[in-house]
Amino acid sequence: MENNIKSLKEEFSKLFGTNRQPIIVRSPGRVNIIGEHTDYNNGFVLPASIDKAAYMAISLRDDDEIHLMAFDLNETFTIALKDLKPVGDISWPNYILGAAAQFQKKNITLKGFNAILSSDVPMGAGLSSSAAVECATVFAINELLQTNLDKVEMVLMAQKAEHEYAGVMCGIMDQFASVMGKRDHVIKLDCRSLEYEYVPFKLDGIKILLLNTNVKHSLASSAYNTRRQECEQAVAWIKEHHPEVHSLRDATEAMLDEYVLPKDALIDMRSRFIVQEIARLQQGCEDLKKGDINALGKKMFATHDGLSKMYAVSCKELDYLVDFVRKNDAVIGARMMGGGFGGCTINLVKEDAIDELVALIKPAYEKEMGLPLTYYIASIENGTEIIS
Ligand code: GAF
Repeated sequence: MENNIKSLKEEFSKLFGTNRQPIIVRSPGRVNIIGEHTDYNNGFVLPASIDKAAYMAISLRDDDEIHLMAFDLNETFTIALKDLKPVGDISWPNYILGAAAQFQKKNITLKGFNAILSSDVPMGAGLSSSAAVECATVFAINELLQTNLDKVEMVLMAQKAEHEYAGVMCGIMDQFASVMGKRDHVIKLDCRSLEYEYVPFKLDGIKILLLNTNVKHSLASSAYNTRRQECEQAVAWIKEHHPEVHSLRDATEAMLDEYVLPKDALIDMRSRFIVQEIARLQQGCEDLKKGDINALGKKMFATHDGLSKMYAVSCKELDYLVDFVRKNDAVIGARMMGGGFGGCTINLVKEDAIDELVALIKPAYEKEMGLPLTYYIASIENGTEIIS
């Protein structure tokens, strides 16, 4: 990391001169232990920020222009403040521009800035590489303009950047985890009230192993938005009889039996998964607090099955990886993680068995799927911070 920061600073001086020294902001990716697709249904999630992060070197300019560089891609991009709008397909500048635009939307006078971005959060791996960039940008601009926004407000601004500039109607989990993360803790977040609790997550002899399928199927963002609409449709049908139900957080399986199943079996299945998953998270979090990690692990497998069969956001590569580890005693729990259709599985694995597991699963996956399998052991680190 020290080296990365040094090269970011050197590149910054080369590109933008030395008259304004940049600040450096680090904003991490995230894992989520359990509670998937529950955030936009006003349920709970259990994420944590990790040691992989986006780094941004940034300083203000004297004019009204934004000059950006993606260090890892060796690409640059320039735009005037008055022209701020999403550019082209979803590409890296949008995450930064979308975040900057939120200041204008709050009637805060935005100034021109220079920024260089570098990230070791793998893209498309379901570790929230885009949220990390959005959060780094909001955090950095808040610091440079001295706007004193509170952290949750910044989280909401970063989420809006994703909605408006990337077109994904994501929930609040990724941005919240990136900004609010705390070393060796998971965050139990109530996505309705935004109340949260830090729960210790330092398990003796057990590590978080991420297995990256290295696929990101193209339907990822369109299917995500469709799932959201399916959930909203179920709520609308229930609401006709129970006006107090505002989201699937308020719904019960009995309500689904009565008002959703007779209308549409597919929408029933989607929303039933969410109702079950919200309950599963609550119990899983209690397991964790009691130290019953095996019970939590079983629930992670159950979550995977629900995401795959009921919510239909898995894919053959993710299913393969979870099925492979299911019977392995060293694997306490495993499931696909994040939005789905590719990315990583999260596995709680006994530390001394990781090498052996990787040695087995990597060649098997590569032979079966014809794709490389990469892996990371994630540690839980603090959320967004100014590091220099
Ligand atoms: C993506 C979204 F960005 C999150 O808000 C969340 O819905 C997640 O998918 C699924 O749990 O990461």
